[in-house]
Amino acid sequence: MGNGLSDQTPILSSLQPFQSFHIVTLGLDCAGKTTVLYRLQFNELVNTALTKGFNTEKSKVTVGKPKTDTFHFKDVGGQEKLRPLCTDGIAFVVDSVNVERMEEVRSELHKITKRSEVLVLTTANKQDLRSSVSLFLSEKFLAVWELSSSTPWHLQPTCAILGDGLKT
Ligand code: G3D
Ligand code: MG
Repeated sequence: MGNGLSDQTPILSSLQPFQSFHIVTLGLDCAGKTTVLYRLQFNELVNTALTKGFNTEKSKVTVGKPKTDTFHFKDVGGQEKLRPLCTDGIAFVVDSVNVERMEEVRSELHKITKRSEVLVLTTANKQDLRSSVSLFLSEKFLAVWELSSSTPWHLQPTCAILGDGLKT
């Protein structure tokens, strides 16, 4: 679901025609930001440690043929003061199991979409877990229909452990 992207389009290919794209991963601690980042970069499960400061990673992802776009991913470890102001897109990772913190997540997501006009890819992560809330409920918890219309956004169910929903 989203306001600017087709649900049928793999998330990174929807970012065309940019050739070099700076993306920052945001979300509460333990949502799976670092796992999502490594899954997108290497298509592998990488054991994560608590992110201190930020990791900056650069990777080349082939999107369509014969075009190759470069994506620069930045994982800022959830620290507000380190959030870079200049970014082309935001990957906002939500822990779909942690219902207790959904209000906090919703408030953060709405703040972000209000103050930036860059693409916000929101992932309803941890869909492999039985206790995760459905996409329908995530939309409700996050009040996505109230998101700023000037910000292109897309909500994608994902499992960063298996890579579901994160195919480039
Ligand atoms: P963060 O960078 O947002 O703080 P991490 O989060 O990427 O470090 O992930 C926090 C924990 O959630 C990790 O487990 C990680 O393996 C797990 N995780 C991330 N994505 C998923 C997912 O899609 N499904 C499941 N089941 N777990 C996920 P640990 O045990 O290392 O704390
Ligand atoms: Mg991390």
